[in-house]
Amino acid sequence: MTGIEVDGVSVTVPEGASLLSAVRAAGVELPALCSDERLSPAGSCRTCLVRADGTIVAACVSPAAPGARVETDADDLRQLRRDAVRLIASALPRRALTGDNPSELAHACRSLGLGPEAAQGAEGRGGDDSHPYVHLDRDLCIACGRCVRMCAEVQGTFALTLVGRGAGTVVAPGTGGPWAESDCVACGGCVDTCPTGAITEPGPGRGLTSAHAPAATRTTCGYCGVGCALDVVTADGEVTAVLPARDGPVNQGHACVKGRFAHGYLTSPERLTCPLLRRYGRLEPVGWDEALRHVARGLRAAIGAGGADAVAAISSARATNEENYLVQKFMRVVIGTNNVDNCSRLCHSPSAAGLTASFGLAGGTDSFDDVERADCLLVVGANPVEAHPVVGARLLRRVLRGAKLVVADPRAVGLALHADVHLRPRPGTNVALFHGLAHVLLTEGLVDEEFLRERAAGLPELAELLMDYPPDLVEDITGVPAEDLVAAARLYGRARQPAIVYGLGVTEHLHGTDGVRSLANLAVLRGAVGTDRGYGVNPLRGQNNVQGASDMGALPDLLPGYGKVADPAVRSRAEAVWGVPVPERPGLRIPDMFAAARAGALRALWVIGEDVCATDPDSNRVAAALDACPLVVCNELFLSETARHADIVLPVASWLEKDGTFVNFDRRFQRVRPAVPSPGEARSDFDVVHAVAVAMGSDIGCPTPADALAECGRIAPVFAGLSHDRLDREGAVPWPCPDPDRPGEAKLYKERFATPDGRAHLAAPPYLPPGEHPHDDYPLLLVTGRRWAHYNSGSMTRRGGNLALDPVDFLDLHPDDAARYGVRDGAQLTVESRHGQARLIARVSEQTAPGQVFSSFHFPASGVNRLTSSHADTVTSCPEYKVTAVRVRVRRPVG
Ligand SMILES: Nc1nc2c(c(=O)[nH]1)N[C@H]1C(S)=C(S)[C@@H](COP(=O)(O)OP(=O)(O)OC[C@H]3O[C@@H](n4cnc5c(=O)[nH]c(N)nc54)[C@H](O)[C@@H]3O)O[C@H]1N2
Ligand SMILES: Nc1nc2c(c(=O)[nH]1)N[C@H]1C(S)=C(S)[C@@H](COP(=O)(O)OP(=O)(O)OC[C@H]3O[C@@H](n4cnc5c(=O)[nH]c(N)nc54)[C@H](O)[C@@H]3O)O[C@H]1N2
Ligand code: SF4
Ligand code: SF4
Ligand code: FES
Ligand SMILES: [Mo]
Repeated sequence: MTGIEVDGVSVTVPEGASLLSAVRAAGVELPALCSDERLSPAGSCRTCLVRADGTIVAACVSPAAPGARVETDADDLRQLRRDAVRLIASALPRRALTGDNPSELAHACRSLGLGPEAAQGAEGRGGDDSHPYVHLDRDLCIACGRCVRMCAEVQGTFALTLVGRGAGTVVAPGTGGPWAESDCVACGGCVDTCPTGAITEPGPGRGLTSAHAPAATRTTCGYCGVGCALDVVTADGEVTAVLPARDGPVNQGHACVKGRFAHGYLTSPERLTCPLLRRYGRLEPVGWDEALRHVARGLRAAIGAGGADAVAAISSARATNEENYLVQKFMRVVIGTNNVDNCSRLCHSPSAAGLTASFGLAGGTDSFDDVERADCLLVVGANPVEAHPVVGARLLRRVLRGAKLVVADPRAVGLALHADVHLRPRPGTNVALFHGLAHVLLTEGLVDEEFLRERAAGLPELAELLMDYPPDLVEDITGVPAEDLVAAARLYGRARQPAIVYGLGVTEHLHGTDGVRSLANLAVLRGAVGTDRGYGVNPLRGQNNVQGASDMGALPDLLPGYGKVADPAVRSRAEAVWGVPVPERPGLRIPDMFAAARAGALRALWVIGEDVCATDPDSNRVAAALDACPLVVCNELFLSETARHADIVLPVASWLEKDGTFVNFDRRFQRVRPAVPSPGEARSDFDVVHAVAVAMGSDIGCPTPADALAECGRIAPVFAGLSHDRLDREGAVPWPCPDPDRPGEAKLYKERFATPDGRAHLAAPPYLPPGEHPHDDYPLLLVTGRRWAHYNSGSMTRRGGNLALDPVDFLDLHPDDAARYGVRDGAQLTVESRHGQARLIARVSEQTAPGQVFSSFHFPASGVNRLTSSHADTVTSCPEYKVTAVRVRVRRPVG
């Protein structure tokens, strides 16, 4: 820390801080029109002048030297700053300063006593309103370059540039054409930093930025697992704008197109506002009492016919911790079954199983703040630039500042463009790839002998297996050139503090758990986990609260906090709190629920916030399961594909409308707060579970979400130190957190691993091939995954401006394959697998390798999950979404 004096007041600021931050720390407000604390300083506008040790300097570009004496409020300084601001404002038309304009410039003018007459410029440079979320008004541009720096330095997209000369300089998309056709991914960064209102969000939030935000509700984004802190500004019960919180622990003043802009679904006319009940084959509106009576009667009938295990629930990773806690408690306490699961089954159940076996706990090993410090990043089977944009941007920033990057992904995903080495394994061959890397680490002595001796187990078995995975043999299996493999292993092996980050390209495979374990081996061999010699192994968990849904015990074999339901000691702890016996037999996993329904054994299924008919694999068979099940209840915002197959649909509140907590991908609990009321008669899932319990004649306690989290902490010691009050005070707290007076553990395993013997366990699974292979009938290999503008089933992102950004599910195919099958860019395709058909639009691109095609699954109508198979990870039943053999046929050529 550095101590300096500002107008006679002593302040301390971090080493390397600017005079501007020191001045602000002293509570003095200065105009600073080309500066933003999130960006590197430009020092070009001269509005922030101060005197430091006798010399007039621009505060934003001057470092706070220890002991410096800074003067801000002398008359001459005030006059200089006022002149600088006046000069800038004079070039703008009057509306730059009129009314209660919320821009930073208007604010600065007001505080310097400059009225709207200071703006004397002309109108007429035009603008660009081609984009749904980002509008440009050239007349208001002062060419400060903040937007350009925001897009380059914080977002890493480099979509903007300054064009023209002198007074005619303005911002423009680098591609030259309209904004909507530029590289912009609508993160909103330029909107938030623009000091004049030249770049704004259209609509009621026009001109609002986090610099001078009106009163807002602080909450946590309900889309992805990054967990951005957002400030929601509202008027008359509707959202005006969603601003990125500058003090957000993960996002640090940034966000992405979904959290920032995709809230149009809230007021969609398609929102469900009252319960629906199937009568004579049709879903009809009914009151809550009638709906609840039917639910209770149906549940009792199912139990009467098949016992408690004839009932199952799929809980929601979109919902809060408290809701998930209540759902699993309802199933175990009121129904008497462990048949409860969540969509972690479909994405990171192999992470939970694999990381628990390797290290002892189910979450990632390190905090993202630490991961960001790594000098070598190994990003495997993850596309954070699109799927975790704020994390992707932070990783990219780190790489642009010099960290080494190895990307392992069959596709040329965003980060791969900046990689030192890009490994492109054939989908489904990860285990061989990771063993190949481990082979090189071992044979080249790039391992931590002491760590292996003192803190790990399983080396002899692994070393023996690795003899079978020399680089040239691995090249045969994976298609990755041996020299690339060696180069990647050396980068990871020789780094001082490497980190591994990974995604669904590792888990959603026939041998996903083996993939996680063989990836974890690399960190163990290097001693880069549980030590200061690296930052471990970190899954980019997907849904806003998929970590939390599992933490809360919405799993068929585990109670809150991951105690095994089969373990009597674990059960008795829950029984002491709940006052009833907990069923000891593990329940059904999601795919087993569908199989049981088709077989007639499952007689009631409650689906809470998962569109299983659109997003679970082999969806024709999922629909058949729902149709065979006598009672299907669905809690939804919209009439999803699943809701269409339900007997009773219950309308619920979404994340902007409710109270609770989420756990993000690096295990941080954060608060969720209602910013607007839910529409019509919609209720929170929390209230719905209570109401169903009451209709069943039971009281499940936990009257408020805060009570539910507190009760969970009594069952699960790892959450005992958490509470809503604490989170309200501290913002974000990671688990494990057993003690209310001590911080949570961001970095795990510093002393010992949480395995029974306290050691990290190396695994030696042999490489086994994926479930499907391309062959003559189905010659292409389909990988499915995400695109930046839409979210999973698309139920929320398709209802609003994002639809204009990405209007359909595309099938990417390599130009060679396009030529072979006579497909032109934009052609309408029929894609077929052994399991079903889908309709997609062709996009010819070199992002995919020859022989491989890629599509998203964001438009249920395109039917992508009719293609995917029922193959699933042999350990956890996670579907093999990443490998399906398909063929394509042109349905309608281009125009
Ligand atoms: N915009 C957006 N963001 C999202 C979501 C969304 O739908 N849209 N969904 C959220 C959810 S639920 C999740 S789980 C996360 C998922 O986030 P990610 O895990 O990043 O998502 P995916 O795009 O499914 O898959 C990641 C990558 O795996 C690669 N891959 C496929 N097979 C293999 C293989 O065999 N080996 C290797 N090494 N790589 C392979 C694919 O090419 C793909 O680029 O995203 C979350 N964020
Ligand atoms: N082909 C293919 N399929 C995949 C994947 C893939 O990579 N490829 N990825 C899989 C993965 S990782 C995942 S996580 C799943 C995600 O699949 P889903 O969980 O089905 O997808 P979502 O669209 O996130 O949300 C499901 C539903 O929840 C509703 N909803 C939103 N908020 C709430 C709430 O608070 N309460 C309730 N009750 N409902 C709410 C939404 O309207 C939506 O219809 O998809 C899987 N499917
Ligand atoms: S919205 Fe984001 S990606 Fe688009 S131009 Fe602005 S900073 Fe760049
Ligand atoms: S990165 Fe994820 S958490 Fe952050 S705003 Fe985007 S969707 Fe929300
Ligand atoms: S803010 Fe310091 S020169 Fe522009
Ligand atoms: Mo997911």
